[in-house]
Amino acid sequence: MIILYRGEIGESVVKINNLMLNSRLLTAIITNNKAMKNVASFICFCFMLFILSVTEMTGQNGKSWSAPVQAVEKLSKDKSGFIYSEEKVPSYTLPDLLISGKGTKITSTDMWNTIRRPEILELFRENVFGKVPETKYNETFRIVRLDQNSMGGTAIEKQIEILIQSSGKSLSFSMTLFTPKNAGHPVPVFLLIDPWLADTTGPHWMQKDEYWPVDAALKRGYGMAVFSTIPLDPDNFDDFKNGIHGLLDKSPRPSDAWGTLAAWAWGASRCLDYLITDKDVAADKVAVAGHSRAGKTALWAGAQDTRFAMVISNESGAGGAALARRRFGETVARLNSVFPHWYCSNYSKFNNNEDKLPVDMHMLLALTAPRALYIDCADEDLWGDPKGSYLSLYYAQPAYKLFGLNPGLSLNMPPLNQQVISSKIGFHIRDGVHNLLLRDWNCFMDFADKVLK
Ligand code: GTR
Repeated sequence: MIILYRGEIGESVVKINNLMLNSRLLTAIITNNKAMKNVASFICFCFMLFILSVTEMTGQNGKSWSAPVQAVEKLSKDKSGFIYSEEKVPSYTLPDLLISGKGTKITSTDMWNTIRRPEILELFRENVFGKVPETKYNETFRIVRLDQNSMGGTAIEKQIEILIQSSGKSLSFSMTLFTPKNAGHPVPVFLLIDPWLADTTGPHWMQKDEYWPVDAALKRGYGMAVFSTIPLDPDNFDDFKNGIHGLLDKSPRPSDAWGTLAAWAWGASRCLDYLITDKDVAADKVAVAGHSRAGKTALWAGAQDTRFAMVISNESGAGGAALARRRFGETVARLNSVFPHWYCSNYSKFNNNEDKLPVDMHMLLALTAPRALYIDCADEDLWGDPKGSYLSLYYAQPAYKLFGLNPGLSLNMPPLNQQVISSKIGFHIRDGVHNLLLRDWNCFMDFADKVLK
């Protein structure tokens, strides 16, 4: 088992190892010469000092992250009435990931795939995200824009219209896809679920945008796809009359009917339906990604659709990666009152009643196993409970272990700005506020270089 802590200058760890080898050789030569022994000791001493200082910079001995005092104070004023310090987290017991509803201990991948995984999926459908209706529909794709010389001639850009038709009604939404022009082979692609940008088409805004850094990804050999969730299902409560709900829902809606996040996750799968047909895309190397509410969605999309090779959930917080039972920052009750359309209505049964949830979010993360999973948080984003998100990942590990993978995460959170890449799991917490930045993407790509390429 190897755990890599990569700081922003993490590569120096490799250099230190080389230096250590060279120094051992040098020491072997000079210890035969008495006159040089003192000089040798002095050199060794200086070398150790050097190692210590570099180690300090790379943070190999860095302190495990804890919530910054100023952020606790600020949030306690700005959004009072919620928990922002570890001392206030109530004691809780998580549902056992590897004990089935009937009390059977899950000990093999076969038992996981046939008993526990379907059971956990169903629990999330019934109690959290809701079920997709069984209404029949037709799906067609149309490339409505093709630019073979996009991004200054470095990329192929496509805009794909995805048309859904059912019972004489229809709805369309679109995805934009960039792939490197001269890759010479199908490339791994990041599919971003995007609820904020009204217009995701055309290269005008993406060239510089940190949130979806097309240029940086293309240079590293990745394709970038994005779809706007707005035409698929607008992010407002209208009693599910608009978007895909209006097209596919049965009336009356049951209490476990899909909410908006489940609709977006479904949309991600429809995008994947197209991506796996595109000759420029490596069908078995598509990662689904999202920030915040879309990070919650990415987890659910990846949990349900195992064709996604990798899931990236950026600062997804409550109702996403963060453990609900900790009630740290945003809570289930708050989610359901401010965003009543995001989850199924059964979820509100657990408002201020988290211990009764038959699942917690480590089980959602475990549904990605044995595929690649990346969780990241921001230092000042206590509302999204960074520690609860890390713990969720920690408690998802037994599912990975069933597959012979051993991420070996420890209960202590990694230090600030130090990426952890271990087996198929990646994590970082960076300084700063709630956002999706190029720095985050660079970490995702470093991870993907190891597990996806
Ligand atoms: C916050 C919300 C979170 C998170 C975020 C976002 O206000 O409380 O659950 O999803 O918004 O999506 O930006």
